[in-house]
Amino acid sequence: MIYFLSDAHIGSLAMPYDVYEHQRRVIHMLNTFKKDATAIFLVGDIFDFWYEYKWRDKSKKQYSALMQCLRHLVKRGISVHFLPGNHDLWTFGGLHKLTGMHVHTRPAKMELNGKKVYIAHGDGLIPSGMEKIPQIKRFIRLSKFFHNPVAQKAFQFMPPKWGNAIGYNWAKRSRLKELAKPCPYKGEDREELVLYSKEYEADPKHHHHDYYIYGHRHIALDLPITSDSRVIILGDCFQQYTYARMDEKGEVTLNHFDLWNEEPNN
Ligand SMILES: [Mn+2]
Repeated sequence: MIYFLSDAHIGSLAMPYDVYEHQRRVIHMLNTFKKDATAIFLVGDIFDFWYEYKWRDKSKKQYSALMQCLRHLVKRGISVHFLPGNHDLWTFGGLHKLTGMHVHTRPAKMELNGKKVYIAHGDGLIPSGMEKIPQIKRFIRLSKFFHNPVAQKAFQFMPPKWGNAIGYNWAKRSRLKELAKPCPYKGEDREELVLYSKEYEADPKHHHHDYYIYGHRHIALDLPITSDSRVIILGDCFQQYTYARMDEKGEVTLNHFDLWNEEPNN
Protein backbone atom coordinates (compact mmCIF):
# COMPACT_ATOMS: atom_id res chain seq x y z
CA MET A 1 0.00 0.00 0.00
CA ILE A 2 1.06 3.58 -0.63
CA TYR A 3 -0.25 6.31 1.67
CA PHE A 4 -0.65 10.04 1.13
CA LEU A 5 -1.36 12.61 3.83
CA SER A 6 -0.90 16.35 4.17
CA ASP A 7 -1.69 19.50 6.14
CA ALA A 8 -1.24 18.41 9.72
CA HIS A 9 0.01 21.91 10.60
CA ILE A 10 1.71 20.49 13.69
CA GLY A 11 2.94 23.20 16.04
CA SER A 12 0.11 25.59 15.19
CA LEU A 13 -0.63 28.17 17.86
CA ALA A 14 -4.25 28.21 16.71
CA MET A 15 -5.05 24.56 17.48
CA PRO A 16 -7.26 23.53 20.40
CA TYR A 17 -4.69 20.94 21.54
CA ASP A 18 -0.96 21.18 22.11
CA VAL A 19 1.87 20.20 19.81
CA TYR A 20 2.47 16.89 21.63
CA GLU A 21 -1.14 15.69 21.45
CA HIS A 22 -1.38 16.65 17.80
CA GLN A 23 1.91 14.96 17.02
CA ARG A 24 0.75 11.80 18.79
CA ARG A 25 -2.27 11.65 16.48
CA VAL A 26 -0.16 11.93 13.33
CA ILE A 27 2.33 9.37 14.68
CA HIS A 28 -0.60 7.08 15.43
CA MET A 29 -1.69 7.36 11.79
CA LEU A 30 1.83 6.66 10.52
CA ASN A 31 2.25 3.70 12.84
CA THR A 32 -1.03 2.25 11.60
CA PHE A 33 0.04 2.70 7.97
CA LYS A 34 3.41 1.05 8.48
CA LYS A 35 1.78 -2.39 8.77
CA ASP A 36 1.43 -2.63 4.99
CA ALA A 37 3.06 0.55 3.63
CA THR A 38 5.67 0.34 0.91
CA ALA A 39 5.73 4.13 0.58
CA ILE A 40 4.35 7.13 2.44
CA PHE A 41 4.02 10.61 0.94
CA LEU A 42 3.83 13.62 3.23
CA VAL A 43 2.29 16.15 0.88
CA GLY A 44 3.21 19.42 2.60
CA ASP A 45 2.28 21.63 5.54
CA ILE A 46 3.00 18.80 7.95
CA PHE A 47 4.46 21.54 10.14
CA ASP A 48 2.70 24.82 10.74
CA PHE A 49 6.09 26.47 10.47
CA TRP A 50 9.45 24.90 9.75
CA TYR A 51 12.62 26.90 9.19
CA GLU A 52 16.21 25.72 9.31
CA TYR A 53 18.43 28.46 10.68
CA LYS A 54 22.18 28.81 10.73
CA TRP A 55 21.99 28.56 14.52
CA ARG A 56 20.81 25.79 16.78
CA ASP A 57 17.04 25.97 17.19
CA LYS A 58 16.01 24.47 20.51
CA SER A 59 12.33 24.65 19.59
CA LYS A 60 12.82 21.80 17.08
CA LYS A 61 13.03 19.47 20.07
CA GLN A 62 9.24 19.56 20.30
CA TYR A 63 9.13 17.50 17.10
CA SER A 64 11.53 14.81 18.25
CA ALA A 65 8.82 12.12 18.57
CA LEU A 66 7.75 12.66 14.97
CA MET A 67 11.37 12.67 13.78
CA GLN A 68 11.96 9.41 15.58
CA CYS A 69 8.87 7.90 14.00
CA LEU A 70 9.93 8.99 10.50
CA ARG A 71 13.45 7.64 11.04
CA HIS A 72 11.93 4.35 12.13
CA LEU A 73 9.74 4.13 9.00
CA VAL A 74 12.75 4.82 6.76
CA LYS A 75 14.82 2.21 8.62
CA ARG A 76 12.05 -0.35 8.11
CA GLY A 77 12.53 0.09 4.37
CA ILE A 78 9.45 2.21 3.72
CA SER A 79 10.07 4.83 1.08
CA VAL A 80 9.11 8.08 2.81
CA HIS A 81 8.71 11.25 0.75
CA PHE A 82 8.29 14.83 1.88
CA LEU A 83 6.85 17.47 -0.44
CA PRO A 84 7.24 20.96 1.03
CA GLY A 85 4.11 23.04 1.56
CA ASN A 86 3.89 26.79 1.88
CA HIS A 87 4.42 26.49 5.65
CA ASP A 88 7.39 24.11 5.62
CA LEU A 89 9.31 24.85 2.43
CA TRP A 90 12.32 26.16 4.33
CA THR A 91 14.20 22.92 4.69
CA PHE A 92 17.76 23.18 3.46
CA GLY A 93 18.79 19.58 3.97
CA GLY A 94 17.98 19.34 7.69
CA LEU A 95 14.81 17.26 7.45
CA HIS A 96 16.52 14.77 5.17
CA LYS A 97 19.49 14.55 7.50
CA LEU A 98 17.29 14.12 10.57
CA THR A 99 15.02 11.42 9.15
CA GLY A 100 16.47 9.98 5.95
CA MET A 101 13.27 10.69 4.07
CA HIS A 102 13.44 11.89 0.51
CA VAL A 103 12.71 15.62 0.29
CA HIS A 104 11.38 16.86 -3.05
CA THR A 105 11.80 20.42 -4.22
CA ARG A 106 9.50 20.21 -7.23
CA PRO A 107 6.21 18.43 -7.91
CA ALA A 108 6.94 14.69 -8.00
CA LYS A 109 5.98 12.92 -11.21
CA MET A 110 6.36 9.23 -10.58
CA GLU A 111 5.14 5.84 -11.58
CA LEU A 112 3.58 4.09 -8.58
CA ASN A 113 2.07 0.61 -8.81
CA GLY A 114 1.77 0.97 -12.58
CA LYS A 115 0.09 4.39 -12.48
CA LYS A 116 1.50 7.77 -13.44
CA VAL A 117 1.06 10.10 -10.49
CA TYR A 118 1.64 13.85 -10.16
CA ILE A 119 2.13 14.86 -6.52
CA ALA A 120 2.52 18.37 -5.14
CA HIS A 121 1.37 20.38 -2.16
CA GLY A 122 -0.47 22.58 -4.64
CA ASP A 123 0.34 26.14 -3.60
CA GLY A 124 1.53 28.15 -6.57
CA LEU A 125 -0.07 25.89 -9.18
CA ILE A 126 -2.21 28.54 -10.83
CA PRO A 127 -4.28 27.84 -13.95
CA SER A 128 -3.55 30.31 -16.75
CA GLY A 129 -5.64 33.46 -16.72
CA MET A 130 -6.10 33.42 -12.96
CA GLU A 131 -2.84 35.18 -12.09
CA LYS A 132 -4.62 38.52 -12.33
CA ILE A 133 -7.22 37.83 -9.64
CA PRO A 134 -6.16 40.15 -6.76
CA GLN A 135 -6.19 37.45 -4.07
CA ILE A 136 -4.09 35.10 -6.22
CA LYS A 137 -1.80 37.95 -7.23
CA ARG A 138 -1.11 38.63 -3.54
CA PHE A 139 -0.43 34.96 -2.92
CA ILE A 140 2.02 34.76 -5.87
CA ARG A 141 3.86 37.83 -4.57
CA LEU A 142 4.18 36.34 -1.08
CA SER A 143 5.22 32.97 -2.49
CA LYS A 144 7.94 34.63 -4.63
CA PHE A 145 9.26 36.30 -1.48
CA PHE A 146 9.21 32.97 0.41
CA HIS A 147 11.22 31.32 -2.37
CA ASN A 148 13.61 34.24 -2.85
CA PRO A 149 17.14 32.93 -2.14
CA VAL A 150 18.38 36.27 -0.73
CA ALA A 151 15.42 36.59 1.67
CA GLN A 152 15.86 32.93 2.66
CA LYS A 153 19.55 33.43 3.42
CA ALA A 154 18.87 36.57 5.47
CA PHE A 155 16.17 34.82 7.51
CA GLN A 156 18.53 31.90 8.13
CA PHE A 157 20.82 34.23 10.08
CA MET A 158 18.02 35.48 12.29
CA PRO A 159 18.03 34.22 15.89
CA PRO A 160 15.61 31.23 15.82
CA LYS A 161 13.59 32.76 18.67
CA TRP A 162 12.77 35.81 16.56
CA GLY A 163 12.31 33.89 13.34
CA ASN A 164 9.94 31.46 15.00
CA ALA A 165 7.97 34.26 16.66
CA ILE A 166 7.41 35.74 13.20
CA GLY A 167 6.74 32.41 11.49
CA TYR A 168 4.38 30.81 13.99
CA ASN A 169 2.38 34.00 14.37
CA TRP A 170 2.07 34.45 10.62
CA ALA A 171 0.85 30.83 10.42
CA LYS A 172 -1.53 31.35 13.33
CA ARG A 173 -3.11 34.34 11.62
CA SER A 174 -3.71 32.39 8.44
CA ARG A 175 -5.24 29.47 10.42
CA LEU A 176 -7.55 31.79 12.37
CA LYS A 177 -8.58 33.51 9.15
CA GLU A 178 -9.46 30.13 7.68
CA LEU A 179 -11.39 29.07 10.78
CA ALA A 180 -13.35 32.33 10.76
CA LYS A 181 -14.08 32.12 7.04
CA PRO A 182 -13.64 28.57 5.70
CA CYS A 183 -13.28 28.25 1.95
CA PRO A 184 -15.21 25.16 0.86
CA TYR A 185 -14.88 23.42 -2.53
CA LYS A 186 -15.46 26.06 -5.19
CA GLY A 187 -16.74 23.70 -7.87
CA GLU A 188 -15.17 22.06 -10.89
CA ASP A 189 -14.97 25.27 -12.92
CA ARG A 190 -13.51 27.47 -10.16
CA GLU A 191 -11.24 25.30 -8.00
CA GLU A 192 -7.68 26.27 -8.98
CA LEU A 193 -6.07 22.86 -8.54
CA VAL A 194 -8.81 21.16 -10.59
CA LEU A 195 -8.44 23.72 -13.38
CA TYR A 196 -4.64 23.48 -13.24
CA SER A 197 -4.76 19.69 -13.52
CA LYS A 198 -7.24 19.78 -16.41
CA GLU A 199 -5.01 22.22 -18.25
CA TYR A 200 -1.90 20.14 -17.53
CA GLU A 201 -3.56 16.91 -18.61
CA ALA A 202 -4.88 18.47 -21.84
CA ASP A 203 -1.49 19.97 -22.80
CA PRO A 204 0.15 17.76 -25.47
CA LYS A 205 3.58 18.84 -24.15
CA HIS A 206 2.90 17.00 -20.90
CA HIS A 207 2.67 13.30 -20.19
CA HIS A 208 -0.61 11.77 -19.16
CA HIS A 209 -1.10 11.25 -15.43
CA ASP A 210 -3.63 8.90 -13.89
CA TYR A 211 -3.73 10.84 -10.65
CA TYR A 212 -3.06 14.40 -9.55
CA ILE A 213 -2.62 14.35 -5.77
CA TYR A 214 -2.54 17.57 -3.72
CA GLY A 215 -2.88 18.98 -0.23
CA HIS A 216 -3.08 22.68 0.63
CA ARG A 217 -6.82 23.27 0.31
CA HIS A 218 -7.98 21.39 3.43
CA ILE A 219 -10.85 19.88 1.44
CA ALA A 220 -11.25 16.18 0.67
CA LEU A 221 -11.94 15.74 -3.01
CA ASP A 222 -11.82 12.82 -5.44
CA LEU A 223 -12.85 14.04 -8.87
CA PRO A 224 -12.49 12.50 -12.35
CA ILE A 225 -11.26 15.14 -14.83
CA THR A 226 -11.10 12.86 -17.90
CA SER A 227 -12.08 9.23 -18.52
CA ASP A 228 -8.70 8.07 -17.18
CA SER A 229 -7.48 10.81 -14.88
CA ARG A 230 -8.51 11.96 -11.41
CA VAL A 231 -7.73 14.79 -9.02
CA ILE A 232 -7.39 13.88 -5.36
CA ILE A 233 -7.18 16.63 -2.72
CA LEU A 234 -6.20 15.08 0.58
CA GLY A 235 -8.20 17.09 3.12
CA ASP A 236 -6.20 17.61 6.31
CA CYS A 237 -4.76 15.97 9.40
CA PHE A 238 -5.89 18.39 12.10
CA GLN A 239 -9.67 18.39 11.76
CA GLN A 240 -10.81 15.81 9.23
CA TYR A 241 -7.91 13.33 9.43
CA THR A 242 -8.29 12.22 5.83
CA TYR A 243 -5.69 10.44 3.71
CA ALA A 244 -5.42 8.60 0.40
CA ARG A 245 -4.32 5.02 -0.10
CA MET A 246 -3.15 3.34 -3.30
CA ASP A 247 -3.45 -0.44 -3.47
CA GLU A 248 -1.21 -2.87 -5.39
CA LYS A 249 -3.35 -2.50 -8.52
CA GLY A 250 -2.86 1.26 -8.46
CA GLU A 251 -6.40 2.06 -7.35
CA VAL A 252 -6.59 5.15 -5.12
CA THR A 253 -9.22 5.74 -2.45
CA LEU A 254 -9.71 8.72 -0.18
CA ASN A 255 -10.37 7.68 3.41
CA HIS A 256 -11.12 9.04 6.82
CA PHE A 257 -8.80 7.87 9.59
CA ASP A 258 -10.63 6.79 12.72
CA LEU A 259 -8.26 8.01 15.41
CA TRP A 260 -9.98 6.06 18.15
CA ASN A 261 -10.42 2.68 16.53
CA GLU A 262 -7.34 1.96 14.43
CA GLU A 263 -4.80 -0.15 16.30
CA PRO A 264 -1.19 0.66 15.49
CA ASN A 265 1.10 -2.26 14.99
CA ASN A 266 4.50 -1.77 16.56
MN1 LIG B 1 -0.67 24.82 2.34
